[in-house]
Amino acid sequence: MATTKTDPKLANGAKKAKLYEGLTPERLIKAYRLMYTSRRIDDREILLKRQQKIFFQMSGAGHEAIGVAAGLALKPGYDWFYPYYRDRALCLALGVKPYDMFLQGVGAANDPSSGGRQMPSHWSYPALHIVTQSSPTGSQILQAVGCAEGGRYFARRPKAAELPDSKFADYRQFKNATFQPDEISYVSLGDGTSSEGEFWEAMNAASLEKLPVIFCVEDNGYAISVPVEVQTAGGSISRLVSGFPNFHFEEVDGTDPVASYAAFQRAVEYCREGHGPAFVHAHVIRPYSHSLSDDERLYRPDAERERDAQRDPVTRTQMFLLREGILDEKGITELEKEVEAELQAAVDLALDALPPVPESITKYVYSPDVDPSSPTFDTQPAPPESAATPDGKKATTKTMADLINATLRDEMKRDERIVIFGEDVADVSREEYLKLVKGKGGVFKLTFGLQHEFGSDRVFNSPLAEAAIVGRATGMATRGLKPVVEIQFFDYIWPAMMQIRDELSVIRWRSNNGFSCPVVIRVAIGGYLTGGAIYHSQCGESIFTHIPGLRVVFPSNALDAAGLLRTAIRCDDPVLFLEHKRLYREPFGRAPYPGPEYMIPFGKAKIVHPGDDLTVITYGAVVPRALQAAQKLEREQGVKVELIDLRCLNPFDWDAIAASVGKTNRVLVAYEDTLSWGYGAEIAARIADQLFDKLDAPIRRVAAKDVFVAYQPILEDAILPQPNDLFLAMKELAQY
Ligand SMILES: Cc1ncc(C[n+]2csc(CCOP(=O)(O)OP(=O)(O)O)c2C)c(N)n1
Ligand SMILES: [Mg+2]
Repeated sequence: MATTKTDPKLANGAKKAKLYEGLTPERLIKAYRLMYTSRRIDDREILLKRQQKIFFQMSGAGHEAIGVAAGLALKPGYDWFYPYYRDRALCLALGVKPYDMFLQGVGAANDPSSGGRQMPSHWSYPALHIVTQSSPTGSQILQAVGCAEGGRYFARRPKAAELPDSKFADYRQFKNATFQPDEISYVSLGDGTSSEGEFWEAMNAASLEKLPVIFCVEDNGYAISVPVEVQTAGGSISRLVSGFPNFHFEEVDGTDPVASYAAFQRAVEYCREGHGPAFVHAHVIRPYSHSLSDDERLYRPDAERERDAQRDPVTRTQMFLLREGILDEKGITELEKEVEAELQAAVDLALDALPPVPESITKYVYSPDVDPSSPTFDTQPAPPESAATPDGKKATTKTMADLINATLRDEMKRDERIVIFGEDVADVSREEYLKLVKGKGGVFKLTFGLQHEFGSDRVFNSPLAEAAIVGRATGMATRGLKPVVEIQFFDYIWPAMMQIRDELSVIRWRSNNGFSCPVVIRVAIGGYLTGGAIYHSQCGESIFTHIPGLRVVFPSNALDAAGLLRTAIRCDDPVLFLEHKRLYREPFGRAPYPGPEYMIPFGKAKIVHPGDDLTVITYGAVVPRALQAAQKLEREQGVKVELIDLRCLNPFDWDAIAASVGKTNRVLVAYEDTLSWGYGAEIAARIADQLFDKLDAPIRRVAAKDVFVAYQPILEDAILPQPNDLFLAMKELAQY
């Protein structure tokens, strides 16, 4: 084991205690106690699992030394932690109690990590700044980067962290935005996980921004059964990452607590001093197979496993303490007895803990504090005369693009926690050009001028990496910022899907309200572009309305876009804000700027055209097309269509649908996305289920053909629902 061979005498001749890379003998005993406790919790859990008293087990065995070293070098409740499932010893070192870990195992109601919602070893302890962890390997890494960005932002703009002087309860009232000027974000992962693309996106972002993040790769040589040389080109992650600028690098025997502590101390110092990120590559072992469901003897010969066993950090540290005379055999036995007694008491208590009640399952899918469908978010537009545009000119009607831009501007003025980033959203990345050029401000110019007005730390371009955009935003929002990020085209949202589906939407629920991340993701969506083709025209909103925890909004006109975007920004839930490209600059639905307080509650539909004969339920770019068809039907046949624009897809306005169908007894659901399994299928199913006795005709749907949107306009027209398709379906239904 690494030691510093210092044994200096004090000036007065008294003997100073020997230090081991700065660790006193007392701290080493503490480290051993933590490591031993960690290992024995694993052993206990394995037993409990075999007795079917807990339901899953994931061990931290072999990773104890590096975990304890990190825990001793960093500060709980000060620094921020994104650990992974093998970090039991780290969590113990940061202050998590064994009892809390056993509560996770039994899935108790008072399990502080998740209240019985997550597997054990999925750590979440808000007071210690241990941020809720999920099961996808690697999805924590980008968030740790965003977390560091959040801390830095508040340190540079401390006023933004203060509570607003406002009676209106927006999301800020429920966010404790604390920060430290020299805080660090810790994130760990396994050797296998370093193959995930998100790892590389995170390394790049941390390097670019010189962020105080410590990346700790706990390399046990295997990812389940796949050895490191199959996983990592050349077999060494240290070698692969060594070219990243601004990093401090450490490669260490992670089974040696003293060497690990020394490596961490150097990494911590580098980050605290603001030089940039650090990378700690710790070589560890995995003595207990991957999990209880895995038997490593099937793919690892005995000789290899025995070689590993000789590096077992718990026995090595015990031998070290004996050899150095820090503890004798009696001392070791006593310590171990104390730990056993503590664990026995903790297990007994945890086994008596009450499970959660089934009625609790829907709690914390959304914010319990801010309800975006409440009347608080129902405000009137300022009268057109007084609703001066932000540039002070007399109000004229504006496009959806104009009003989204104006709303962003006014909200940024009101709330210093808003940051905007994405691909091409800045006016210009090179600061020195700002005075020379007009600026871009987004490929659709929706964020034009915002960097000029609010500065480059609030509006900036990100690398071309969608997972990084959403993952970093999620980390920032966890810290209390309000990122309003842009995904340039809906067709390119998929790299961010893991972050949206498995992180952003589920963080509040899985942490039992311990953490939340109300990000707004603005996305340009939709077709009717004559030439947009497959990769610039698709819809697909039902994939996102299928995700609990995510609000989905899809306005059809300028005024609704302004009111709903403001609600999205002020609310306390993550929102997917879908902006139809074809509607950005359409003459349809232009409006004067409705003023800086105009909001529309979520889940309130708009009757675009009242009628008694037939209900048409739609949203987005189908609204103007359905209106055209409805007006024609009224002109030609005297049929009065009630046209409902849902505006918000999750939540959606069931009351408006029920009231209208109760009146007309005929319903058409129309949407631009492909027909099968689409958003309208759910609406149709609900109507069939709950309004069956009101219907005088079958529920009809008009939607895109079940193919992709093609380039040639003749094909695009045939694929997407056209006014005439809507007209014919309405006419047929009215006559049924
Ligand atoms: C994205 C994702 N893919 C696959 C899995 C299944 N899985 C769980 S752990 C694991 C291996 C991880 O290996 P490594 O990163 O080396 O960590 P270790 O378990 O060895 O500490 C795999 C494939 C997962 N949880 N998430
Ligand atoms: Mg591994």
